[in-house]
Amino acid sequence: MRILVTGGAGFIGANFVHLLVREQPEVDVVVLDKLTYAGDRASLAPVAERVELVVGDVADAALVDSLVARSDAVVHFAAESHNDNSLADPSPFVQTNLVGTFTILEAVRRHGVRLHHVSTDEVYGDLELDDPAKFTPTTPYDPSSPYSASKAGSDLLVRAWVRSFGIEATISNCSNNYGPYQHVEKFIPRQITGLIDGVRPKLYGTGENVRDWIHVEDHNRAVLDILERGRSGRTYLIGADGETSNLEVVRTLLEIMGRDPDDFEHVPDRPGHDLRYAIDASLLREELGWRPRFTSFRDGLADTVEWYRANEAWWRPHKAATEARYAELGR
Ligand code: NAD
Ligand code: TDX
Repeated sequence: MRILVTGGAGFIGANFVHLLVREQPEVDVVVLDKLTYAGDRASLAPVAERVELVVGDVADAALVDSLVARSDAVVHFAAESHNDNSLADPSPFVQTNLVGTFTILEAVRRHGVRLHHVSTDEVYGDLELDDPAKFTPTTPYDPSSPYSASKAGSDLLVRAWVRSFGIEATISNCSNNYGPYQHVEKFIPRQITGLIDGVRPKLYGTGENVRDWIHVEDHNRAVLDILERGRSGRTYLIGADGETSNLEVVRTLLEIMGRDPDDFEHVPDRPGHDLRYAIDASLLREELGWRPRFTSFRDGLADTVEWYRANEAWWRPHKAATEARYAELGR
C-alpha cells in the first residue's frame, strides 16, 4: 500500500505523516510538497528515513500523473491556507486550491486511484453567536474569503468528479486545528511564540469570534477512518465540540504561560471576519465510530505551549518574516 500525501510538509499534513508512520508502518508514504513559505522539510525530519519527499507543485500535471500512477490512495492536504494572506493576494489560492485540486482529480480519474480531499468548515460561511445551529453536511456553501471560496470550489470539483466520472473520493470539512508544527502566522502559535518573546497577544477586533478548536491528531485520526471506511461521494464534517471565543483562547494561553490574563491588546479586525464556526460531527461519530482523544482544550493547549517552548529551532526561522507581513497589514 502506497499513499501519496500532498502538502505533507505543512502543519496538518506533517502530523498526518507522523501518525501514519507510527501506526501503519507497512504503508509506504510519498509526500508531494512545493515547500512554499508554509512548508518546512524540518517538519518531516523525525520521519525522514521512512518518507519519500518529492518537492513539486500539485498543479504540475506531468509530475502529479507520475506520482498518482504509482499510488494506491491520495490524501490531498496541499493548499494555500491562511485567510489573511488570501485577502492580501488571492492569486496563489486560486492556482493551488482550484487548479491544484483539478490536477489531482484528473490524475486519480486516469489511474482509478482512491482520493481523500481535505477541506475546511469555512466553506459554510459563518453562524451568529447565539444561533443554536451547527454546520452539517447539507448546510449550503456560503464562503466569505478568497481562501474559503477557493476551498469551496475545490470541494465542488471533487463532488462533480465523483458524480460525472465515477471517481472514488471522500471529502472532509474540519474546524480549526491546533497542535505541533503549526505555522507561526496562525492565531495560537502566533500568540505562544509572541509570549515567549515577551510580546502581548493580539486580538482581532473585539475577540468575540468563536472557533471550534480540535487537536490536529484528532483531525488526522478522523481522516484515516474516512480513508479506510468512508463511503465514496460522502462529505464528513470533523469537529470535537471545542467552541471557544478568541478572547477565551488568549486568556487561557496567558494563564498557562504564567502571565496576567488581561495582558493582551486589540488590533484592527480582519475584513469580512467570520463570526462563528461550529461543527456537527454526528455522521463521523455514528457511521465510523470516531471519537476525539483530546477532550480537554486547556490540556491540549498546555501541551502545545510546551511543544513550542521545546522546539524554538523549528519556529524561530519563520517568526520575523511573519511579523513583518502582519506589520504591513497593521495587525
Ligand atoms: P499549511 O499552510 O500549514 O500547509 C500547506 C502545505 O501545502 C505546505 O507544506 C505547503 O508547502 C504546501 N503547498 C502549498 N501550495 C502547494 C502547491 N502548489 N503544491 C504542493 N504543495 C503546496 O496548511 P494546513 O493548516 O496544514 O492545512 C492543510 C489542509 O487542511 C488545507 O487543505 C486546509 O485547507 C485544510 N484545513 C486546515 C485547517 C486548519 O485549522 N489549519 C482546518 C480545516 C482544514
Ligand atoms: O493574531 C491574530 N489574532 C486574532 O485574533 C490572528 C492570526 C488571528 N486572530 C483571530 C482570527 C480568527 O477569528 O483568531 C481566529 C483564528 O485565526 P486563524 O488562525 O487565522 O484561523 P482561521 O482564519 O479561523 O482559519 C483556520 O481555520 C480554518 C485555518 O487557518 C484555515 O486553514 C482553516 O481552514
